[in-house]
Amino acid sequence: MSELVSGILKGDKRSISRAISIIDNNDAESLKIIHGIFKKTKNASTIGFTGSAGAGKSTLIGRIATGFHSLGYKVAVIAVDPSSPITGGALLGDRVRMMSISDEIYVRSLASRGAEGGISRSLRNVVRILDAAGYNLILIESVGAGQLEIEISKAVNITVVIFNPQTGDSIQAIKAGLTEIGDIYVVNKSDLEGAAILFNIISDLIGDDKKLVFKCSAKMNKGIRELTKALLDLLDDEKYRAREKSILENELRDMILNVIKEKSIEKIMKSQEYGKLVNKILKKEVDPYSAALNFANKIIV
Ligand SMILES: Nc1nc2c(ncn2[C@@H]2O[C@H](COP(=O)(O)OP(=O)(O)O)[C@@H](O)[C@H]2O)c(=O)[nH]1
Ligand SMILES: [Mg+2]
Repeated sequence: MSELVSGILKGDKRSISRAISIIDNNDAESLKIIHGIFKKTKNASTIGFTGSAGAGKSTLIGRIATGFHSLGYKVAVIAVDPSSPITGGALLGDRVRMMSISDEIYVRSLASRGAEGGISRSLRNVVRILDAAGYNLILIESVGAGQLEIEISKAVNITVVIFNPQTGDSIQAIKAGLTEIGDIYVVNKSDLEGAAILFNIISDLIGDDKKLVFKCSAKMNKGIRELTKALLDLLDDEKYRAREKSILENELRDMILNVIKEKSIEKIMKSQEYGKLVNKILKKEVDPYSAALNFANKIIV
């Protein structure tokens, strides 16, 4: 077993951080690390927090992390921000806002960019590292709007969507499809004007199941206990635990497709027929549609 893997399994923070960087950069060593730790993972629970910048996600996560920590959970927090480098301002701000939380809560940001599906792939593997290191609850903050949130919501057990009365959030959120991905909706900044109205709008939008919509103030530490209780209930609920299977199905399918895609590209480029086909199309001996279909059919077998 490599030193890095045994460090992770002992919960050594330096080993965890190094391993996460390796995964985040998609370095070749990633495969070995995941292979080394996978059997020691115990299915840690994951909760994703999503919502526009400034909604109060980091502040709220800090409160919730502290709440779960005091209940005996081993909590880790990951902030996913593909738009800014690791030292970027937003994440620095997050660090400051989370500074007051316990040393025992591991906080880390991920910057992985690049390939489609790259975020959820590295996220899942980072969760595995934390899980193998002994963390049993992983809170994930995603920064951005739209596609990334939807991708992350498919990679976690529970999704919390956070709204904020300071911006035209509700309309933005509907446009970005955020009203469809949440298990719990939170109107934060209830200490500010407009929060009560926004709460009513969101409650109407989400439907009759009002217990899934919460109002709180992360800043004033109000409504956090109720929210934490609701999250605890969902974590206990078989329905949300069972999502692990569909998360894995998605992940496995994406990985298989990625490998197939990479190998196919190699095969296509090396094929002599490919070069000839282009010339045939140029001479109008064959149309591109039929040429592509015939070629692909031959490659797949
Ligand atoms: N008034 C008020 N401000 C808040 C509340 N929660 C967070 N904030 C402030 O909103 C700003 C953005 O918060 P942050 O947690 O960084 O939001 P994020 O971008 O969603 O992570 C900060 O200045 C926070 O202090 C709240 O409940 N009430
Ligand atoms: Mg934040």
